Amino acid sequence: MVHLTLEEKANVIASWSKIKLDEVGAETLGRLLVVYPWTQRFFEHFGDLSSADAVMRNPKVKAFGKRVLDTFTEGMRHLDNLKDAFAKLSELHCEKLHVDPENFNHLGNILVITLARYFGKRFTPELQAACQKVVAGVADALTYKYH
Ligand code: HNI
Repeated sequence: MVHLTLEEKANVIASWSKIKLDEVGAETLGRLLVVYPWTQRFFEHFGDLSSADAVMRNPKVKAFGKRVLDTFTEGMRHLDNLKDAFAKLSELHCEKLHVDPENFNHLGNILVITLARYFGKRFTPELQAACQKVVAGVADALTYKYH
Protein backbone atom coordinates (compact mmCIF):
# COMPACT_ATOMS: atom_id res chain seq x y z
CA MET A 1 0.00 0.00 0.00
CA VAL A 2 1.51 3.28 -1.13
CA HIS A 3 0.89 6.42 0.88
CA LEU A 4 1.62 9.95 -0.32
CA THR A 5 1.58 12.91 2.06
CA LEU A 6 -0.67 15.85 1.14
CA GLU A 7 2.42 17.79 0.13
CA GLU A 8 3.63 14.97 -2.11
CA LYS A 9 0.23 14.71 -3.76
CA ALA A 10 0.11 18.45 -4.46
CA ASN A 11 3.67 18.39 -5.79
CA VAL A 12 3.23 15.42 -8.10
CA ILE A 13 -0.17 16.54 -9.42
CA ALA A 14 1.10 20.07 -10.16
CA SER A 15 4.17 18.71 -11.93
CA TRP A 16 2.17 16.15 -13.90
CA SER A 17 -0.07 18.94 -15.24
CA LYS A 18 3.02 20.58 -16.77
CA ILE A 19 4.23 17.70 -18.91
CA LYS A 20 3.45 17.03 -22.54
CA LEU A 21 1.78 13.64 -22.28
CA ASP A 22 2.40 12.71 -25.93
CA GLU A 23 6.11 13.51 -25.73
CA VAL A 24 6.81 11.86 -22.35
CA GLY A 25 4.54 8.91 -23.18
CA ALA A 26 6.25 8.21 -26.50
CA GLU A 27 9.68 8.37 -24.93
CA THR A 28 8.70 6.19 -21.97
CA LEU A 29 7.14 3.38 -24.00
CA GLY A 30 9.87 3.61 -26.66
CA ARG A 31 12.63 3.30 -24.06
CA LEU A 32 10.82 0.40 -22.36
CA LEU A 33 10.83 -1.52 -25.65
CA VAL A 34 14.51 -0.73 -26.30
CA VAL A 35 15.84 -1.29 -22.78
CA TYR A 36 13.76 -4.42 -22.05
CA PRO A 37 13.46 -5.96 -25.54
CA TRP A 38 11.31 -8.90 -24.37
CA THR A 39 8.46 -6.43 -23.92
CA GLN A 40 8.38 -6.12 -27.75
CA ARG A 41 6.68 -9.52 -27.84
CA PHE A 42 3.41 -7.81 -26.86
CA PHE A 43 3.65 -5.22 -29.61
CA GLU A 44 4.63 -7.14 -32.74
CA HIS A 45 1.47 -5.84 -34.44
CA PHE A 46 2.85 -2.29 -34.07
CA GLY A 47 5.10 -2.73 -37.13
CA ASP A 48 8.79 -1.82 -37.34
CA LEU A 49 10.59 -2.32 -34.01
CA SER A 50 13.87 -3.43 -35.65
CA SER A 51 16.16 -0.82 -34.08
CA ALA A 52 16.11 1.79 -31.32
CA ASP A 53 15.51 4.47 -33.97
CA ALA A 54 12.65 2.52 -35.52
CA VAL A 55 11.05 2.01 -32.10
CA MET A 56 11.35 5.67 -31.11
CA ARG A 57 9.89 6.83 -34.47
CA ASN A 58 7.08 4.25 -34.59
CA PRO A 59 3.71 6.11 -34.58
CA LYS A 60 1.90 3.23 -32.88
CA VAL A 61 4.47 3.20 -30.08
CA LYS A 62 3.94 6.95 -29.68
CA ALA A 63 0.16 6.66 -29.64
CA PHE A 64 0.15 3.81 -27.14
CA GLY A 65 2.68 5.63 -24.93
CA LYS A 66 0.26 8.57 -24.79
CA ARG A 67 -2.56 6.19 -23.87
CA VAL A 68 -0.53 4.76 -20.99
CA LEU A 69 0.23 8.25 -19.67
CA ASP A 70 -3.44 9.23 -19.96
CA THR A 71 -4.07 6.30 -17.63
CA PHE A 72 -1.54 7.73 -15.16
CA THR A 73 -3.43 11.04 -15.38
CA GLU A 74 -6.56 9.13 -14.41
CA GLY A 75 -4.56 7.55 -11.58
CA MET A 76 -3.65 11.03 -10.24
CA ARG A 77 -7.35 11.48 -9.49
CA HIS A 78 -7.47 8.24 -7.52
CA LEU A 79 -4.20 8.21 -5.61
CA ASP A 80 -5.95 6.90 -2.49
CA ASN A 81 -7.71 4.13 -4.32
CA LEU A 82 -5.62 2.97 -7.27
CA LYS A 83 -6.57 -0.68 -6.83
CA ASP A 84 -10.26 -0.06 -7.45
CA ALA A 85 -9.58 2.50 -10.16
CA PHE A 86 -7.42 -0.01 -12.09
CA ALA A 87 -9.25 -3.25 -11.26
CA LYS A 88 -10.47 -3.81 -14.82
CA LEU A 89 -7.13 -2.85 -16.35
CA SER A 90 -5.36 -5.21 -13.97
CA GLU A 91 -7.61 -8.07 -15.06
CA LEU A 92 -6.88 -7.27 -18.72
CA HIS A 93 -3.09 -7.20 -18.29
CA CYS A 94 -2.76 -10.20 -16.02
CA GLU A 95 -5.55 -12.57 -17.06
CA LYS A 96 -5.89 -11.81 -20.77
CA LEU A 97 -2.54 -10.39 -21.87
CA HIS A 98 -0.40 -12.33 -19.34
CA VAL A 99 2.03 -9.47 -18.81
CA ASP A 100 4.60 -10.37 -16.14
CA PRO A 101 3.97 -7.75 -13.39
CA GLU A 102 7.71 -7.06 -13.18
CA ASN A 103 7.24 -5.14 -16.43
CA PHE A 104 4.91 -2.64 -14.70
CA ASN A 105 7.79 -1.79 -12.39
CA HIS A 106 10.12 -1.43 -15.36
CA LEU A 107 7.70 0.92 -17.09
CA GLY A 108 7.34 2.97 -13.91
CA ASN A 109 11.08 3.32 -13.46
CA ILE A 110 11.55 4.30 -17.10
CA LEU A 111 8.82 6.90 -16.65
CA VAL A 112 10.75 8.34 -13.69
CA ILE A 113 13.93 8.50 -15.78
CA THR A 114 12.05 10.20 -18.61
CA LEU A 115 10.55 12.73 -16.18
CA ALA A 116 14.03 13.42 -14.79
CA ARG A 117 15.24 14.22 -18.32
CA TYR A 118 12.15 16.31 -18.99
CA PHE A 119 12.26 18.38 -15.79
CA GLY A 120 16.05 18.60 -15.45
CA LYS A 121 17.00 20.57 -12.33
CA ARG A 122 13.35 20.96 -11.40
CA PHE A 123 13.20 17.21 -10.71
CA THR A 124 14.03 17.56 -7.02
CA PRO A 125 14.61 14.56 -4.72
CA GLU A 126 11.23 15.34 -3.12
CA LEU A 127 9.49 15.26 -6.49
CA GLN A 128 11.26 12.02 -7.37
CA ALA A 129 10.17 10.48 -4.06
CA ALA A 130 6.55 11.36 -4.80
CA CYS A 131 6.82 10.05 -8.39
CA GLN A 132 8.35 6.76 -7.23
CA LYS A 133 5.38 6.28 -4.91
CA VAL A 134 2.92 6.91 -7.73
CA VAL A 135 4.59 4.48 -10.16
CA ALA A 136 4.88 1.85 -7.41
CA GLY A 137 1.18 2.34 -6.61
CA VAL A 138 0.16 2.00 -10.26
CA ALA A 139 2.33 -1.11 -10.74
CA ASP A 140 0.86 -2.66 -7.60
CA ALA A 141 -2.70 -1.81 -8.68
CA LEU A 142 -2.15 -3.43 -12.09
CA THR A 143 -0.78 -6.60 -10.52
CA TYR A 144 -3.60 -9.06 -10.26
CA LYS A 145 -3.68 -10.78 -6.92
CA TYR A 146 -5.58 -13.95 -6.22
CA HIS A 147 -7.39 -13.73 -2.88
NI1 HNI B 1 -0.81 -1.85 -20.98
C1 HNI B 1 -3.41 -2.24 -23.22
C2 HNI B 1 -2.39 0.89 -19.64
C3 HNI B 1 1.83 -1.39 -18.82
C4 HNI B 1 0.92 -4.36 -22.56
N1 HNI B 1 -2.56 -0.86 -21.37
C5 HNI B 1 -3.49 -1.18 -22.34
C6 HNI B 1 -4.56 -0.21 -22.31
C7 HNI B 1 -4.27 0.68 -21.31
C8 HNI B 1 -2.99 0.27 -20.72
C9 HNI B 1 -5.10 1.89 -20.88
C10 HNI B 1 -5.79 -0.21 -23.20
C11 HNI B 1 -6.83 -1.04 -22.50
C12 HNI B 1 -8.09 -1.26 -23.31
O1 HNI B 1 -8.02 -1.30 -24.54
O2 HNI B 1 -9.14 -1.39 -22.67
N2 HNI B 1 -0.36 -0.51 -19.49
C13 HNI B 1 -1.16 0.52 -19.08
C14 HNI B 1 -0.52 1.19 -17.95
C15 HNI B 1 0.65 0.56 -17.73
C16 HNI B 1 0.77 -0.53 -18.71
C17 HNI B 1 -1.09 2.37 -17.19
C18 HNI B 1 1.61 0.97 -16.65
C19 HNI B 1 2.41 0.23 -15.99
N3 HNI B 1 1.03 -2.72 -20.72
C20 HNI B 1 1.97 -2.38 -19.80
C21 HNI B 1 3.16 -3.19 -19.96
C22 HNI B 1 2.91 -4.04 -21.03
C23 HNI B 1 1.56 -3.73 -21.50
C24 HNI B 1 4.41 -3.08 -19.11
C25 HNI B 1 3.76 -5.08 -21.66
C26 HNI B 1 5.06 -5.21 -21.51
N4 HNI B 1 -1.20 -3.11 -22.57
C27 HNI B 1 -0.30 -4.04 -23.08
C28 HNI B 1 -0.88 -4.64 -24.27
C29 HNI B 1 -2.13 -4.02 -24.47
C30 HNI B 1 -2.30 -3.07 -23.38
C31 HNI B 1 -0.22 -5.70 -25.12
C32 HNI B 1 -3.09 -4.25 -25.61
C33 HNI B 1 -2.62 -3.24 -26.65
C34 HNI B 1 -3.16 -3.39 -28.03
O3 HNI B 1 -3.81 -2.43 -28.48
O4 HNI B 1 -2.88 -4.38 -28.65
